[in-house]
Parts: sequence; C-alpha cells; structure tokens
Amino acid sequence: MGRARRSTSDSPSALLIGPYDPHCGEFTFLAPPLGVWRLAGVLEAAGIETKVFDPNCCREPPQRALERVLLSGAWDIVGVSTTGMTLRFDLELAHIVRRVTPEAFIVAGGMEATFRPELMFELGPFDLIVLGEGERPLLDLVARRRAGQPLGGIAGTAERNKDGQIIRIPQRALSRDELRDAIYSTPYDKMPYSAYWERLESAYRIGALPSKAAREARLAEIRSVRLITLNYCPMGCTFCSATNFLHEAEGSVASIARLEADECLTMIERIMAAHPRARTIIFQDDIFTFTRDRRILPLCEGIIAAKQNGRIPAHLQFISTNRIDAMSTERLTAMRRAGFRVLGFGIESFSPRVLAEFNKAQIHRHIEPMLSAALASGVTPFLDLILSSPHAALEDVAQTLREAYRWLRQGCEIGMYPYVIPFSGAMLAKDPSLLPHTHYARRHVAGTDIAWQQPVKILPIDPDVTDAILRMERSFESMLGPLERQVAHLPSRLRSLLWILSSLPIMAERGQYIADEREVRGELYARLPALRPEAAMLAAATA
Ligand code: B12
Ligand code: SF4
Repeated sequence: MGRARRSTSDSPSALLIGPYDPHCGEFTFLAPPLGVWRLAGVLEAAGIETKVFDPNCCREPPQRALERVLLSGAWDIVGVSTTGMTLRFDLELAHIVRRVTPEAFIVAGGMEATFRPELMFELGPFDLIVLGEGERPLLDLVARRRAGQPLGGIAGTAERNKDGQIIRIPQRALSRDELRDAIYSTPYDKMPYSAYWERLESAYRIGALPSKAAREARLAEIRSVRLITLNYCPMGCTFCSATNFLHEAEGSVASIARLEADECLTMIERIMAAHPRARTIIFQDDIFTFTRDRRILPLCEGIIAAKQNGRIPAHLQFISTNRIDAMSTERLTAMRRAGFRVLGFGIESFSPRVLAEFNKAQIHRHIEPMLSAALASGVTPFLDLILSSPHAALEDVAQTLREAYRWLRQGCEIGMYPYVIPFSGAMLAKDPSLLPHTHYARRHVAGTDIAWQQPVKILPIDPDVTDAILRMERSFESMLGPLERQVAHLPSRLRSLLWILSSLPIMAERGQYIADEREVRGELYARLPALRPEAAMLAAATA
C-alpha cells in the first residue's frame, strides 16, 4: 500500500457493486442494496460521478453486464460490497473486475470485509479494505487519488504492508449529523424499486393467491421501499454480527445515532415523491423501538398529521423490527393508528434457557402479553425464530416448535431457521468451545481456482438434538424443492409451516408431540397459492 495511482480525470468516477446472490430465493436481496446506494449518494453530493451496479437486477447474466459496465467508463475506484452469505459470488465479481480492468483500484467493503479483512486479501484481488461505514474512507480515498497523494493510512481501512502484514486503521462511527446527511443523500429517485416489485410479483404469482385480501396484503408488502434510520443495534445478541459491526471498525464501543422523528418524516415524504406507487415503507433499522424510546410516539403523531394534511398518502403502511420488551399497549395502539401493519420481533426462541444463551433472557416475560396485545390491536407480529442453539436440549426445540405453531394459528407470521449460522463478528462464531460443533462448507469462486472452507452451521452439542435438527432440515428441503417448482416461491410464513410439518415424525420418535399432522397440512394448503393440477397431485402425494 501507500502507492499513489494517477486519477484518470479531474472528476474521478466510482463504480460500486452491490452484494450478489444468484439464488434469488429465500436467501436473497429483495430490494436495491441500500449500503452502496447510500454511498453513491454521498459521493455524488461531493461531486464524484458514481454508478451503482446491482448484480441482482440485471437483464442479462450479471457477469456479462458487469464486463460491459467496466468497459463503458474509466473507473478510478471500483468498490465491491460483501456479506457472509454472498461472499463467493461477491468474489467472483471482484475477480471479473481485475481481469477486465487490470489497472482498477479495487476496494472491498461491507459486513464480511469489515470482520474478515485478512480473508478478503487472501481470496480477493483487492487493493484496500474499508472497515465499517464507507462514507468517510471513500471520500478520503477519492480526494487523495484526485490529488495524486499516497493512499496509505486512511482511517477506516485495512491495508497490506510490504511484508504482507495486515494493518487496520480504525475509524469512529458516523456522528448523528453525518449519519443524517448520509441518509438524506440516498438517491431514492434513482433506485430501481419498481423493477424489484415486478420481479417479486411474478415470483409470488400474485394472481394465484387464495383470496383477494391475501393478494392485497402481499402487494402492499411487495411494493415497499426500505429506509434505515439507525446506525446499529446495541443489544449484543450472541448470534448477531450487526451488533458488533461499528465496534469492529472503531476498535472500541461506537455511539448509537439515529434520525429524529421529523427527519424520519422528511425521508418518508422524499421516498413517496420518488416512488408514488409504494404502499409500504419498511424501517430497516435493526431495532426500531428502544425500551426508553422518546421517538416512537411523536413519530406516530407526525405520521398521522402528515396523512391528514395530505403530505403523505393516507393508505401508506409501515413495517418495522422491534424489541418485544420495548412494546407497550400505548405504543402498539399509536403504531397501529399511524399505519404500522406488520411488526417484526426477534423472538428467536420460546425457551428461557435458549434465550439466556442468546443474551436476551429479559424478553421472555414480554412475549405472551405483547403478542396478544399486538394481535388484538390488529397488527400482525412477524416472529423470527432459531429452532436450536448450541446448548439446546430436545425439550427446548419442542417448546419453540409448539409455541410457534400456536402463535401461527393465532395470526402471527413466522420466519424459522434450524440452527445458528456462524456469521463473522458474532459472539457465538468466535467461541472456541463451539468449534467442534461448527460445520463448514467448501466454497469455490467461479471462474478461478480459489476455494475455502466457510463456517455455515453451529449445531447443538447434544448429538441427539443435532441428529433431529439435521433430519428436519433434510425433510424440509425434500418437501420445499418440489413444492416451489410446482407452486411458486414460498415466503417465510409458509416455510415455517413446512418446518413444523417436517419436525412432527422426528420429534414424535423422541417422545415429543408438536401438533396434529392433518391440521398442520390443512394450515399449509390453505395458505398456498392456487395449486396447479401437478402441485395438487404433489400435495396429495406428500399427504
Ligand atoms: C436490509 C437487510 C436485508 C434486506 C436486504 C435489502 C437490501 N437489498 O438492502 C433483506 C431482507 C433482503 C435481507 C436478507 C438477508 N439478510 Co440481511 N440485513 C439487512 C439489514 C437489517 C440492513 C442492511 C442495510 O441496509 N444496512 C444499511 C446500510 C447503509 O449499511 P450497509 O449495507 O452495511 O453498508 C454500509 C457499510 O457496510 C459499508 N459498505 C457496504 N458495502 C460497501 C462497499 C464498499 C465498496 C465500501 C467501501 C463500503 C461498503 O458502507 C455502507 C454505508 O455506511 C442488515 C443488518 C445491518 N444492520 O446492516 C442485515 C444483515 C446484512 N442481513 C443478514 C442476513 C443474515 C440476511 C439473510 C441471510 C437473512 C435470511 N436468513 O434470510 C438474508 C440474506 C441476504 C443475502 N443474500 O445475503 C446479516 C448478515 C450477516 C453477515 N455477516 O453476513 C445482517 C448483518 C443481519 C445480522 N443479523 O447480522 N437483509
Ligand atoms: S436485537 Fe436484533 S440487531 Fe440487535 S443485537 Fe439482537 S439480533 Fe442483533
């Protein structure tokens, strides 16, 4: 590092590539990549011509589309966004950049790059890694290239010195005002939301849904725009990486920052001006309401007033993810009145023991009263659940499955995952005692001979629980594949019923009754999009 590369013009241009997921299924990006779009807005505001390349929204194969974009301009900097789930595909694109434009200055950023800069240098063709929020480091980098200055020592980067050692230079998190300015710069008018909506509408085959109400609900969900108003979540759940993201870049504890209520309203208005067909705004904050939250009630009042005086459409709805222990009847009522239709809750488990292992034991006593209150107020709770934890016993798994089924029947929506995924940066992923229970998958970067072992599962220490979970996973996958081929992409809520169905015989063998099989099948088929004849046969075959 430290070498200066000459800028190709006085007005440097940057190409930013979003994380790439070719699978377009459950594990996919359902919206334009917010991180790189926000960076593009900030760079443009500083006079730096910037293009976003979104590999998940191309008319031709993304590899070919990228080559075309690379050859269409003189890029001073090419930035590649990375996440753990998409790393092998992100690396494939990074290697294409190096091959097509050998002189490009290639930077990696995002979640995985921040937590694993060494791995990025080992597997990717990168000149520099950005740690944490990319705004300041990218502005600094471009300014130096413009001035022909050396590029070493930029705060918020990791570089490789002559001896091959990785040097990390920490940066502090964006201040509240810097974060507000970055969010305000996000170029919503350029983000291709409608292209995503069209794709999702056909993936879910809207016309085939069982009722008009279901179609309307799904449409409202699909025609959504994402807004993030917070920099990170301080709750410290042990399976979560996001909570440690800014600390990792700062090298110490970062300060929390978020938009005020009136600033949120400004953003809502801008989004609606850019995308008047949007029906829902999804607040993408890791956690939207805190226990001692002074923003939520004024924000709800502000939204109601803005709807009344026509500043935003009266039908506009909202979705947010919240801590269940931060909910109260007063807040739920205010949110419902403002148009919050779905509230996500990271419940994770109904077992107090597992919750303690996840560092969220305090939420347990709030689950029953707050889910009941949310349902009574007409809000749909969306629960995220992880069926097992490293120390889970069979009874913990059974408790979560039974309770999940009970709440599903009462009107909750559920996303279910079988085990903890060891995301880089999460506490559980760093725990050496869990290494023997961590499973790896061999990952290969297409177009290269690069391969590595990526941690993909932390399985329960109890071998019987692991056996049950893995059998459930196999059974789930064997049912999901044919069903999706015949019917349509199944959203999480249907997948969770499939998980419950898969678990029944396996848990029964172990003396754990979860639910009546005929009843679970009935619930599943009632929610499926209209079955085509082949799918009906399949349903009959699996019955
Ligand atoms: C929104 C979101 C989604 C949306 C994505 C919509 C979209 N296209 O934006 C949806 C719902 C589709 C989604 C899906 C999933 N997500 Co998600 N998601 C998030 C969430 C809540 C916010 C991301 C976001 O927009 N952040 C705001 C922007 C501004 O921040 P950012 O992207 O990090 O970008 C900043 C920096 O990272 C950096 N940066 C980013 N890219 C680059 C590139 C360069 C060149 C540079 C210099 C800098 C840079 O600068 C940016 C601005 O400061 C994060 C949690 C979080 N707090 O980040 C989880 C998160 C990213 N998701 C996660 C997961 C696990 C998933 C799923 C697997 C969930 C699931 N089981 O289905 C899927 C998989 C997606 C996939 N294919 O990888 C994990 C990833 C863990 C990891 N280490 O990889 C996170 C971190 C949550 C967590 N628990 O830890 N997700
Ligand atoms: S509340 Fe959500 S975002 Fe916050 S630490 Fe826990 S899992 Fe992560």
